Amino acid sequence: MEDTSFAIHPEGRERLSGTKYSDIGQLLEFIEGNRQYQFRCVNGCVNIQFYREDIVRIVMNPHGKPIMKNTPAVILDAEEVKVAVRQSAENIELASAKLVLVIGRNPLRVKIMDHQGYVLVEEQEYGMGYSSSGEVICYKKMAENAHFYGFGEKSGFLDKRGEKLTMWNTDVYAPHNPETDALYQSIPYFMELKDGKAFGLYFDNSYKTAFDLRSSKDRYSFSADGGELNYYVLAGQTPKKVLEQYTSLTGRMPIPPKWALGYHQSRYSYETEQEVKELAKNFLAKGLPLDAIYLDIHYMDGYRVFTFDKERFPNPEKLLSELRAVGINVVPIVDPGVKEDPEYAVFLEGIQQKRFCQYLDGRLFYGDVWPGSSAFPDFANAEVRQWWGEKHRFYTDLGVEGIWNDMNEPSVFNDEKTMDAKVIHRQNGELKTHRKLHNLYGFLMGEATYSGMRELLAGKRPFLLTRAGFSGIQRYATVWTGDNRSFWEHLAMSLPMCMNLGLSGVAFTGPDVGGFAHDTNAELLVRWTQVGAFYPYFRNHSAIGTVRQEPWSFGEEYETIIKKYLQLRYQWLPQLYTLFAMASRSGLPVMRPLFMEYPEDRNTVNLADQFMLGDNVIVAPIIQPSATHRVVYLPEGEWFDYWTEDLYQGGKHLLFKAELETLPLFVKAGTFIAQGLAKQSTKVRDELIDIHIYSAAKSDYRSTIYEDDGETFDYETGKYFMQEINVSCNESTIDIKTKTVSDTYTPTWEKINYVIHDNSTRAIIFNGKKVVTEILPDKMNEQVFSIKMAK
Ligand code: MIG
Repeated sequence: MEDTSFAIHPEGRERLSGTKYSDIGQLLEFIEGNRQYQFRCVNGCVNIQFYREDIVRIVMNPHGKPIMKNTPAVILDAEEVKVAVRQSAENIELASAKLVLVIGRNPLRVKIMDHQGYVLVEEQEYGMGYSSSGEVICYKKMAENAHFYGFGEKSGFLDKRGEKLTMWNTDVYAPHNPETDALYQSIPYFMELKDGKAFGLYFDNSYKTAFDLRSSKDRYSFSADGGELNYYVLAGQTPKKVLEQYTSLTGRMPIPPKWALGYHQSRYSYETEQEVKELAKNFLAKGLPLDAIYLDIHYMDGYRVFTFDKERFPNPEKLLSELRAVGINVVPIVDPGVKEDPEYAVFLEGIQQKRFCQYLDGRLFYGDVWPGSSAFPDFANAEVRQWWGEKHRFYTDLGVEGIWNDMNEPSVFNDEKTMDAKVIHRQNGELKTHRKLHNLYGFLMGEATYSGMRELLAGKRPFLLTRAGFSGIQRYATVWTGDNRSFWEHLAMSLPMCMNLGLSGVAFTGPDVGGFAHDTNAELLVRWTQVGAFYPYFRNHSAIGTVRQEPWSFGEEYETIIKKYLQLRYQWLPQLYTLFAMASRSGLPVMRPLFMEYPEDRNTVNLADQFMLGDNVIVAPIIQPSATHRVVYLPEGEWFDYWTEDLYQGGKHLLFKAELETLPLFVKAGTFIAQGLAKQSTKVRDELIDIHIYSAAKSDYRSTIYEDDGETFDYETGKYFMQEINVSCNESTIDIKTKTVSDTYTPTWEKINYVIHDNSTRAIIFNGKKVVTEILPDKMNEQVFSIKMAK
C-alpha cells in the first residue's frame, strides 16, 4: 500500500497524485430489505446488516449493489436481530439492543454509538470512498486517547497508534525490525481501547489491505487493493467481550492435544535418523522433559513432500514408534511446493488430476523453492484440499500426529517473493486471481492439512503448526512467528507480537525460542527459555549454520537452569491446559496483555515487557543481557512473588532482583493456580494435582479447573471434567467452595491437594465444613489438605 494512492490523503500527505479519490457522496435512496438496509448513494451503494445485537456488518460496493460475500474466515451466520429504524431529514438511525448507528445523509457518514452515547466509530470530513484504480477505503475519526491493538503478527510495540500496517503474507527472512511491516500472517482486525472501553473492527477482505494510523493525527483509515469494503464493528465494551465477538465471527481453536503444550525441540535440520535418536537419548539421559522433535527439510528425498530420504531415514516407522514409546512425537515439515519431476508420484498425480495453480490460459505456474522448479496446489479448490489432506496418510501411517506447514505465504524465490498475482485460483467454481486470494493461501492449506489429518487420525486430535495464515487460522493451526534472530531485541519483541496475536484470536502462538537465525549464547538461551515456559507454544528452533542451541549446548551450569524451566512448564500444565480449554470456549488468549484485565489502568496501555497468563499471573522476564534487576508493574491488589512468597502491594512500579536462575513471576493474592509434577513428557499423566491458593485479606475469586483425556475429540461431545472453584478470604476464614460442572470424564488424579499460602492461620472452610490442615515445619505459611477424587 505504501506506493499506492491511499498512502497519502486528498489535499494532504495521505494521497499520491494521479489517482482520483471519490467519496461515497450523498444518499439518494434508502431501502429496507430483508434484515438488510441499503443505502444507494451518488458513488456506490452500502448495505448494513446486523449479525448479532453487538456485531454489525457494513459493506460498500463502489460500482453496484454489494455482493455481500465473505472470505472463508467468517463462520458466523447473521442472527435474527431486532432493529429499530428512525428517519429524519439529516439522518437515518438503526438501533439494536447494543448498538446505535446514525447515518448522515449528505454526504453519507456512519457514526456508531452505544445507547449511552459512547462513540465507537465516527466519520467526519471523510468516510467511505474508492479510487479510480479499484481501491476501497474508509476513514474514521481517531480520538486523542485511542489505542490500537491486534493486527495479527506485527513487529514493534503493543499499541499500534502511529503505525501503518500492511496485510500481505510475506516470507521475511530478514530483518524483523520495528519498521518491518508485512509478515507471514494477515489478520485485518484491530481492537481499539479508549477511556477503558474497547470495541473491535474486522475488515473481511483478502486483497492486500492497509491500516493507516499514522498519516493523520485525528483520523485513521483502512483500505484494500480491490474487492468490497466489507467490515464488521464489534461492540465490546470490554477487551474480553471484543475477543468473544471476534472469535464468534472467525472461530476458535479446538483444544490442542496435550503433547502440543509440552516442550518441543527443533533444528534446521536434524539430518539423520541417528541424529534424531541421539537427540532423544540425550533428553532422556539428562531428565529434560520433551514432547516433540521436528524434522525440517532434510528428511525428504530431494525436498519432495510426502517422502523420506532412504539413506538418511531408512526406517521412519521404527524411529517414530521407538520415540513414541518414550513419549516423543515427531513433527515433519510440509511445504506447499511440489517438485516438478514426472517420475515423482505426487507431481504426476497433481498434473493428471489438475490439482495445481494455473494461469487463465491453462499454463501451469512454476516457482523455484527448495526442490527447484515446483508446482503449487490450488488450495482454494475444495477438491484439491481434500486431495492434499488425504496425501497425509503417508505420514499418519508412520504414526505422525503433527504437521508443520512452512513457506505457505506462498514463498517463492523470485522478485515478488511469491506466486504471480495473475495466477488463477478456482474457488467454489469461480475463477479468482492470486492477487485476490494471496492472503488466504496459507489459511486454505491449513484447512486442507488439518481436515485431512483429523479424518486420518480417526478421533485423535491433530497438531498443526503454520507460518502463514489469515483471520480464522486459529481453527486449524498454531502460529509460530517465523524467522526471528538470536537477538535480545527479538526476545523483547516476541512479547508484544504474541500478545497482539492473542488479541487477534490466535491463542496458540510463540516464537522460535533461542532465536532462529544468528548465533545464540548461553545467557540469551536461558532468559529466552524462561519466557518460553510461559508462551502458549514452546519450541526451541534454530537455523542451519548457527551454533547449537539444545538445552545442554552451553555447559552444565546453564543446562541446570534450563532444565528447571522446562520442568516448570510441565508443573504448570494443569493451569495452562485449563487456560487452553477456556480459550477454545471463549476466544480469550492464554497469554495476554495487562490491559485485558485492567483496561482502566493507564499504566497498562503500552506495557509490552511483561504479560499475564490468564487473569491472575504476571510474567515479567529479564530481556536484557547482564541484567539482574528489572522494574515490574503490578496493578491494583496484592501480589505474591511466586518464588519467595513475599507479598507486594500493587498499583506500583517495583524493582525486583532476578539472577540468571530467576524468572520474575507473580500470582495475585486472593486467587489460585493448578499445578502438577514435573515429568518427562505429557504422556505421563498426573496422579494428583495441587491447587495453590494465594490468600488475601479480603477477596472473592472464581475460576475453573479443566481436564479431559488430552488426545481425542470426546470433549466435544461432553466428555470432560470441569470444576468451578470459588475462594473467598475474610478476616477469620478462607472459604473454598467447589462446584463440579461436568464429571463425564474421570481425571487420572487420585486426589487434589489444596495448598493455602497464608501468613495468618485463618480457619479453612471447604464446602461448608472446617478442615484440619497440615503445616509442614519448613513451610510455615502453607496449610495443606487433600480431597480424594470421586471415582
Ligand atoms: O528458511 O525449512 O521459517 O523455520 O527452518 C527457509 C527451513 C525455510 C523457513 C522457516 C524455518 C525453517 C526453514 N524454512
